[in-house]
Amino acid sequence: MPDILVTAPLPDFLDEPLKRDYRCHDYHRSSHKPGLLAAEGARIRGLVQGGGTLTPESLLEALPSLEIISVFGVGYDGVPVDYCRRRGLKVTNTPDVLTDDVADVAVGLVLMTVRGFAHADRFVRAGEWTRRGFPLTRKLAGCKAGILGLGRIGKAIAQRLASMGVAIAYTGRNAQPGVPYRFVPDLVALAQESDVLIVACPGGPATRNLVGAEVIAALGKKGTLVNIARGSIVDEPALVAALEAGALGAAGLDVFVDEPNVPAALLAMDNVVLLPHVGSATRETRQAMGDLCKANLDAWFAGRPLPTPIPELA
Ligand code: 8YV
Repeated sequence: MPDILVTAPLPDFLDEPLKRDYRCHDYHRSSHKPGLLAAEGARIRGLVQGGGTLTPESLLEALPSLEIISVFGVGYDGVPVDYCRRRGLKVTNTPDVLTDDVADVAVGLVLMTVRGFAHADRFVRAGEWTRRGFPLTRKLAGCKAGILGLGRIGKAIAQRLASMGVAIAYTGRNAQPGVPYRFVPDLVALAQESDVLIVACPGGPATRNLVGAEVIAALGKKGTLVNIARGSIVDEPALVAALEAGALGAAGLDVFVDEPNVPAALLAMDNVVLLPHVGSATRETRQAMGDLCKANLDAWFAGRPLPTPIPELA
């Protein structure tokens, strides 16, 4: 039985099968992490972490026998990929199985912000409807959406919104041949022309604070920012400042810089919708992610090809 280190909270339907086939060491819940590493570190051959889990190189240095990191999530921005390449470590993630759910959340946030549904719900609950009508909002069909990152999730968002009559443009590292959406090379220009800007690119150092004050200003007071990717991609203080100043119309956020902590200023704003990072949080999808996370480990330790290695290290 290979020893594996678990560095994130896992659902029972992944935790239990892992414990059946591996000697699992619960680093996440350990109250004495250095002691755990000193006692078991040399034996650890696999590591399981969440999509948002930050894995410092110093932790990997304490695991000299490590062979593979299996990420329970599509995002592996918390994994030091260059370091893993140098050490010959394998890294796997759980792409595809969560694409539909995350795209659904993006569309949900678009509707909740543009049509004001979260605010409207509070309005009814507070008894306001008996006193006055809810203010008119904005028609979604005919809006322009800009998508930052037209990967698998970005494409699924585009497809959904296009079917609702939204005009789609996108930006990213390159124009993609064969997609029916317009490429805008410059993010500020895309924000400028968009009613809704949707962040759907990977996190990590390359995209840190990519959506900064200039992009937010370009989106403007009639614009809406939706983020289902990573909190790190948006300059959160700049976002809060723009919302406070009325310089940005609305925001729908499923991800934050310091989860589960959300900037206090956002809590009181009616034009902001806040979700607790639920993009992939359905029973069906989390089960499929768990199965894939374990299938990657199983394949590696059985000498079979990895089902979903990350592209950089495949
Ligand atoms: C999960 C995610 O919440 O897939 C990702 O990258 O951020 C989410 O789907 C997370 O991975 C669960 O640990």
